[in-house]
Amino acid sequence: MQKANRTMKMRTMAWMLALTTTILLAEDYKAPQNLLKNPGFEAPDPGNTKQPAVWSAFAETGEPIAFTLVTDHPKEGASALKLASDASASKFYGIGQQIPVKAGRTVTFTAYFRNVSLRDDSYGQISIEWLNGDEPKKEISRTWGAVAKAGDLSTDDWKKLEMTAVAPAGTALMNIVVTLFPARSPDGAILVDDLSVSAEDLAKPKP
Ligand SMILES: [Ca+2]
Repeated sequence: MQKANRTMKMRTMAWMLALTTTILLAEDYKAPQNLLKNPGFEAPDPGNTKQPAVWSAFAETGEPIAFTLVTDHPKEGASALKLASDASASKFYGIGQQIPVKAGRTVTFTAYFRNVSLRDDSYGQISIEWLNGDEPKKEISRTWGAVAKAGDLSTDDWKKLEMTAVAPAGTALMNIVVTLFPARSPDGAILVDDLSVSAEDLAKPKP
């Protein structure tokens, strides 16, 4: 009889565990989807394995040759992207990824930065460019988000940057951008990892 009781208890516990897991999975399912591809720079570009797949890199002048995937201290996964200024004297360097989005959606963009060797008045910033549906695409406007100055960033830990903005009328695409603004060139490097972008229709009442 005692054994039967114990079996019953075990079954109840197993059932409760299964139920809890189901509830947790359901909660997880409701979490906003990350719209970025390769958000943590885990996939290298097949054509240039120092660069992340999907993302495009830019600089004020020339190509940003100092960007590279690194495996030291990733925020998540096995790698992070090192954004570094080079000797080209560019005033800015960055990466971007274009994602379709509807006008009126509330977009939340988060990223993690960590200092490597950035100093003085140099800083990193997140932003979103809103593009229309024309060919070629035209920039409607740009929303600048959180700034991390060299002095705000530690070499020992990651700092979260976050911005929220509503896609303006006419938006068809958004360019999710991380920019490094060196006070001088070259002027150090930062790590970037674990980016996330979600777009929610907050005007629609929840069921
Ligand atoms: Ca990563």
